[in-house]
Amino acid sequence: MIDQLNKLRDEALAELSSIHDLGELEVWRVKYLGKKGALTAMLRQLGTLSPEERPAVGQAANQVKARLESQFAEKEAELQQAARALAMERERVDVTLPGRPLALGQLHPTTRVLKEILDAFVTMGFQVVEGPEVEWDYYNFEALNIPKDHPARDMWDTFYVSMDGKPGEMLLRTHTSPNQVRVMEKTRPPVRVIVPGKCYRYEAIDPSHESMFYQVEGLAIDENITFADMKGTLSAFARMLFGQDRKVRFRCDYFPFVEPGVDMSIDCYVCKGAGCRLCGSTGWLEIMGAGMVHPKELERVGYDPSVYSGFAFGLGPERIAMLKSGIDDIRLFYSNDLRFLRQFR
Ligand code: FA5
Repeated sequence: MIDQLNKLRDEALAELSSIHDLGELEVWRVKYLGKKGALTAMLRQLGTLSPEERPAVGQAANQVKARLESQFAEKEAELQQAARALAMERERVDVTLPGRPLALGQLHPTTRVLKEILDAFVTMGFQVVEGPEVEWDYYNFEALNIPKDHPARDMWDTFYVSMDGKPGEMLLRTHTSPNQVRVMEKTRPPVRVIVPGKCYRYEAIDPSHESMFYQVEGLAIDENITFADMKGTLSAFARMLFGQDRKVRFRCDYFPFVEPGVDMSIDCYVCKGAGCRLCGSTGWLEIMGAGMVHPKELERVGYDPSVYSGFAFGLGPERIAMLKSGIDDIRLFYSNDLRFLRQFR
């Protein structure tokens, strides 16, 4: 039996030396050392031996068992170590490889100039508010002294929305001026607000006209506000955006909701007033409409025109961005051409 044990040991050790992974090793363990394994079967036979034979065979059997177990443990440790090394090799990260650049977005040119415009007025004490893009006819026209038959409606034709089967009561706002009325309805003077937002017009599209564009409205109402306050505020704004040496010009213009009304221009900062392509040889660049809020508009919202007065203005940020960055076609802003948009980093 001792010979049989030695033979079993040699076979088992030979087999163990050719094992290369933990799966095969487990099969080997079950085959030799498991409950139904070959060595266990031989150990069971010890009971059948005579008492004289038993001690020597028992000792030999225990030696074989101890040897197989220690060889097994050694092999297991060796294979586990190899498996760990392999896993680490697979997960290895080459930190010296150049990184993949992230696709970074950037602010749209309109957003940039809007921010500049709002910042300029905020530093002068104006508060930013917003109003609806889909507007009642009342706020867009009626409350601004533009009744149904008024010729100014032709200048500000828009897209109409049917409400409860009644066409024309609601529309896409043509300007941000409805917010003059909305703000005054909700607050008492003093008022100093600035209202950015999208506007829509039924427009013949060309290099300076879009059917969707932004406007920024401004409104200041208080006791004793004069035309001089308006000139001072708007001149300060123009200089903040276009340079401290800018000259400004106010000329009469007509808007039904202001009296008197003006358009404001800055002297062309390319030709310094001499005349060039940008200013159409006039030496001046028009940047906004403005005026003193009409007394009828004040009365309509319950402000006493003998106590309160104020000014309002409206400007187009795309046109301002065009002037500042030398963009010659407004259609570039919303045509989603990345070659154009990427220039504004
Ligand atoms: C108005 O819309 C008046 N609500 C402005 C105003 C407010 C006057 C308060 C007095 C007091 P106007 O239609 O001129 O005015 O438009 C004002 C600005 O909006 C223009 O100077 C221009 O910069 C911009 N704008 C008007 N129409 C378009 C268009 N189709 N595409 C791009 N920008 C436009």
